Amino acid sequence: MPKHTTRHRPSPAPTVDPSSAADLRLDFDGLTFGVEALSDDLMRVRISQHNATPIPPSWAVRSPFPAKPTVPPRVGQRRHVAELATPEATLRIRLADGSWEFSDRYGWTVFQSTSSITGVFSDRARLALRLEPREAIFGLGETTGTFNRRGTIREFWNSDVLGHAPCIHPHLRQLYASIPFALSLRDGRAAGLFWDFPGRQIWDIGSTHRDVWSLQAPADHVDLYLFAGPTPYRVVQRFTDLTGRHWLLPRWALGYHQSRYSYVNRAELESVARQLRRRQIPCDAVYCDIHHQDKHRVFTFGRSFPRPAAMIAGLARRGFRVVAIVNPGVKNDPSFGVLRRGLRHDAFVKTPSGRRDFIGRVWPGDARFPDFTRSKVRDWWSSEQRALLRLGIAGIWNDMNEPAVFDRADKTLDPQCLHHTDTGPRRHGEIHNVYGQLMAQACHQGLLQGTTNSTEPTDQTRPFVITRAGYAGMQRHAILWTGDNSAAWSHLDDALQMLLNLGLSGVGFCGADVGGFLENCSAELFVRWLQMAIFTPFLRNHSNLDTARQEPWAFGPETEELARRYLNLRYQLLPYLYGLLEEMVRHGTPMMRPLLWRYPNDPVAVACGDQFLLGDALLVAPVLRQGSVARCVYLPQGEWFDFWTGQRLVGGAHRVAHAPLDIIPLFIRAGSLLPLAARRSFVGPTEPETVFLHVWPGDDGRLDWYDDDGRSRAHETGGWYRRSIHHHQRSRGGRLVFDAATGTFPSSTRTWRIALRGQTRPIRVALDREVVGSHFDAETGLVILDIPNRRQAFSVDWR
Ligand code: MIG
Repeated sequence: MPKHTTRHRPSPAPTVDPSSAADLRLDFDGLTFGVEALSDDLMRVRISQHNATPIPPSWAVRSPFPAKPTVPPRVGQRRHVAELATPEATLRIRLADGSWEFSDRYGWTVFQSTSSITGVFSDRARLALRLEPREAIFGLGETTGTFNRRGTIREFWNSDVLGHAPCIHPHLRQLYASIPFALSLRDGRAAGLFWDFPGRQIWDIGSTHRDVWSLQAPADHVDLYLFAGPTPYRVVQRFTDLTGRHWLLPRWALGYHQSRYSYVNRAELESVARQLRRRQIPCDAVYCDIHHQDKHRVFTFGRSFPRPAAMIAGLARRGFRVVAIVNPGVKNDPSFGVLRRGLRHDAFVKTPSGRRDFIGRVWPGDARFPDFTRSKVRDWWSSEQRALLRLGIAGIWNDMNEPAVFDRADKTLDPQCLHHTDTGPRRHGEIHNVYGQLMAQACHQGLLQGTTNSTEPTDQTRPFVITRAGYAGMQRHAILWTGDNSAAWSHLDDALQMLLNLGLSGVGFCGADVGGFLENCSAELFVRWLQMAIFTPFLRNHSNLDTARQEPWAFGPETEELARRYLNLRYQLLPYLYGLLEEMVRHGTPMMRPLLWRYPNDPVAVACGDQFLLGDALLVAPVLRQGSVARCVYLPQGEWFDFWTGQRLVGGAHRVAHAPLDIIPLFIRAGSLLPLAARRSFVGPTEPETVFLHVWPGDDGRLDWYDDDGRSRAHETGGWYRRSIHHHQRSRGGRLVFDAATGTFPSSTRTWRIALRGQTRPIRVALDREVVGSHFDAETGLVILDIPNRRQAFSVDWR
């Protein structure tokens, strides 16, 4: 890269050139601004040097963008300002110095560059934005520390950081995954910003200068997306329009997963599975960490796992899926088939000179690293997945894909290493953060291709891919777990804000190792961790080599009993969770949401990072401190019920929730409809025939019920069962309206067992105006009735 840099001084008379591809193009002396309205509420701003090489295509952004402005954007130039406006957003660029301002539909400034600091040079680009009083910043993907990111510095450079979390690394700035996207919230108005550049970025969000958010990268251009909001929902929906959403995972992905580094041989893995069933602890997946491999060769099983296909088939008969780990480093052993085929494709990342393959040490010793930036290489890597698919592996876990390299001081590939991307050579440093995600993309592609020819859907038909490293848009290819945390109370706390911020960054299917990966977990911490984790999308217990055992029975019978009870609740919640997953796939709405999602105008709710909403109905307030038997809970405006006691509570206030070790404070919004199924040991091919529908009084509510076969891809062509259920509160009694079902999937639901909560006496219930029988239980305040399911619309009234 050229060392020489020049400061750009805007020329006195910039030109507006409406004929270029961008809606608004401004040329200053040496610098070009191109602004484009992708939709009414989303603008893309490109700033580059004159005559610079074109900005390379993005791996994060889907193209074409699936929306467009409702009316042609208005381009204007008034005396000192050029502007681009849609009905919902305006970008103004001051002609004197190139400073700019982005405002929303109310004319509120949401982002504003501090004057003339915007700088794009040949070797670095920098932006500086003003932070407003009361502005809070969320998102940024995987982060440790505080929930609100204002006041922190984050460096986006995917890194293998063992034992992350602020208590171990107080100044930790890097993590495994990097999403340079922020959701800004101020006085109830949300906006978003995404700087698409997969090399290193450093964001100082009001840490050094309290009111300045500075962003910098060693790039010769800026490629910025500005989201006008005005709600968190709109920002995240647009961000996921832009970078994509998760696919519909198999239903078993929502079950409990049991892992360990490692179950070292076949007998041990089978014995864990056997114990899970014998002890009636529900579980859907068990994991093979690196010890299953033949001397750390990827895609192989070694001698300690004889006849893996038979083992996997045997486990499958008992309802277990097996997930296997795959690392990017391919053992540099000429007798190894994967290496030989890779060499034949000239598939590996090159040394800086470009003449040889880069070789770095990882688990297998010397290894070469596939150059996933090339589609041919991804095609080859995708075909290698077949080795595992053939054995019956149901899911693949991509680890070490930052990529991690042991024998270098910077623990990754030399930033000068050469990639031969589809659009030309790039240095590793320019694409580093997207490496892991491209690996996951190749894996996902392989799982899709490997199963398209099977006639009957199996547990493999919908890809299940977990990644550790990633960049914006990773959610199209993988779900994410947050890497090597510790069995420490502070990490439990930290995990919660990480998952919430990941969800706001497009990666809603995420989870932290339950119980903590490093260190020995105590019984109390394990219980508290699991109580929280059953409400998180990815629920996996995983722990490190040489730590105390962490299976639910490892802590003694009392802990085991509590674990069983909470895992049973998780399985009862599966229909609800599956519906939330499908909603996330369609709209980008995270399954677990911070309170600000629904209460952006309530400053107490906005600041709250130690509670969360699961969907619309549930509010979870996990116990995060050792020894606590109560905690303070903030219930936002409205009415709530204590899930355990049924007690009615008025919101808009803090309360002390009773929380002995067997209780996690859990609340349900008045008016909610909560579907629950019978417990079971694993997700089978069909769903339970009876769905309990709990109806909580006090307000109107609605449930978007979604079901399908949970494993085929028929849902892509209408193979679902979908219906909205509306709850109307009446001055006396209430009404449920089941809209007609749509879709071609024949629902497995035979009976809706409706449980009307909070009743004080027997009531009269009618189905489509015909009185039907119901049962009143005075002790629990429940009225229960069974309604046979049918596709046509129907209604249930009570008074
Ligand atoms: O250097 O495969 O984060 O979950 O168990 C450690 C062994 C490599 C790191 C992962 C962890 C996994 C472990 N891996």
